[in-house]
Amino acid sequence: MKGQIFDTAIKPELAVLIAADLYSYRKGKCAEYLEELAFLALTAGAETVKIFTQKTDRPHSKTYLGQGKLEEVAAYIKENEIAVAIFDDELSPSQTRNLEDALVCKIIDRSMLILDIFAKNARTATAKTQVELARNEYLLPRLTRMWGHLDRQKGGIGQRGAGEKEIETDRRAIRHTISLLKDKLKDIDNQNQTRRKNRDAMKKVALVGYTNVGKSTIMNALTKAGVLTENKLFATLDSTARKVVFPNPDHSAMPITFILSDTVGFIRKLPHQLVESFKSTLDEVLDADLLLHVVDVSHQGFEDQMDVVKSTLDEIGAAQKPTLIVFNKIDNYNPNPTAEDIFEDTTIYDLDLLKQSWMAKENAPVVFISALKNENMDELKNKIIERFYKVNPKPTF
Ligand SMILES: Nc1nc2c(ncn2[C@@H]2O[C@H](COP(=O)(O)OP(=O)(O)OP(=O)(O)O)[C@@H](O)[C@H]2O)c(=O)[nH]1
Ligand SMILES: [Mg+2]
Repeated sequence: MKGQIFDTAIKPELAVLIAADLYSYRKGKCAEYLEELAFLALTAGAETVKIFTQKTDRPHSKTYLGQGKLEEVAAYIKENEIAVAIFDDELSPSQTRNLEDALVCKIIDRSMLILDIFAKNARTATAKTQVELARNEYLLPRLTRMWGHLDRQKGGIGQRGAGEKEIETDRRAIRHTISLLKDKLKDIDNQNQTRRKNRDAMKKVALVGYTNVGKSTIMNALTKAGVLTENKLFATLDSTARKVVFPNPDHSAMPITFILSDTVGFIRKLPHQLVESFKSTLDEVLDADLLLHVVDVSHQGFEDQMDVVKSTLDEIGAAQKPTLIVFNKIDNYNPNPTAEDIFEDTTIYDLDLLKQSWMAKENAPVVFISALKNENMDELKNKIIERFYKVNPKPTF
C-alpha cells in the first residue's frame, strides 16, 4: 500500500483499477476480472491501491464511466497522487483523450497493459519483433490523440497546421516501421517453416493454456528443458521445442519419441494485434498432432479460462486438434463455489468428484496432475502415449 517501503530499486507506480461491472456478468465475475487485472498491473510494475467499479449495461461511449463516478475517481487520484489509471477494457482513442482530461494522470487500457508486459518479457529477436509490430499497430490509430492533446496544451491556434504535418510524418514513419517488421517476421516465419519441415518425421505435442497455469513447469518436468517458470503472467513468449523419449509400454518395441513445445499463454481479451503478430509462434500449435490443454484447477475461474483458451484456439484455426485436457495444480485445489454449482446434490466437493464430473463432461480425455509436486506424471505420460495410438492406429514411433 501507499507509504510502504520497497526494497527493490524501482518503486512501483501507484495505480487505480477501473472496470465496468456489466449487468450481464454472473455474481463474482467482475471481482475475478479485477483480480486478474491487478495481477497484470503487478507484473507490469504497478501497485494497485484502489479499485473502482460501476454497474452498467455498457461502458460510457465518451468517458467509459458516468459523470458522477468519474468525478469520484478524479478526486481520489488527485488526493492520493496516483500515477496511472488502468481500465479493464480496450479504450477508444477518444475515450482515452477524454479520460486524460478528466483524471489528469496516465491512462492505460487493458490492451496497452498486456502489450507492455509482452514488451518487458520479450527476450529473443522473434518475440521482440512480434511485440514491436503489435505495439506499432496499436499506436497507429492513436497518434492523432497524442498530437491533438499537445495542440490543446499549447493553445491550439497556430499550432494546428504544424501538428497535423507532424502527425502525418509520424504516421508515415510508423507505417514504414510496420512494413519493415512484417518483412522481418516473414523471414523468421520461413526459417521456422524450414526448421519444422526438418522435424516432420517426428510426432509433435504442444502445450497450450491460459497464462500462469503451469505449462512451462510441465515442459520442464517432462524434458528438463530449463524453461523459465514464474508466478507472473506471460513468463513465456517464445515457443521452446524439445525431444521427449518415453520407454514404450511394450518393452520389446522402440521407445516413444516426440517433440514437445511450450508456447505463449492466452488471456481474456488478448489484444487482437498480439494474436495477429504472434501467428508464427502460434504455428507451433497448428503444427501439432496433439494439444495438451493445461488448466489451473486451483483457480476459481478455471472454467472461464478454459472457454477463453478454446475460443482462442478457434481463432487461430486449431479448435479441431486432438486434445488431452491436463488439470494441473491438484495440490493446490480447494473445493470452491464453482465446484458447489457442479455437485449440487452432494456436500462433499473433493477432488475425486471433480475428476468424475470432468471426465463425464468433456469429450476429450482428461488427466489430473501436479507438475510442481510430481503427482500423477506417469498417468500424464501414459495418456499421451494412448492418445497417439488413438490418433494413429498404426503408430509410427
Ligand atoms: N501449486 C502448484 N503450483 C504450480 C504447479 N505447476 C506450476 N505451478 C506454479 O505456477 C506458476 C506458473 O507456472 P509456469 O509453468 O510459469 O506457468 P505457464 O503456464 O508457463 O505461464 P506463462 O508462461 O506465464 O503463460 C509458477 O509459480 C509455478 O511454480 C502445480 O502443480 N502446483
Ligand atoms: Mg510459461
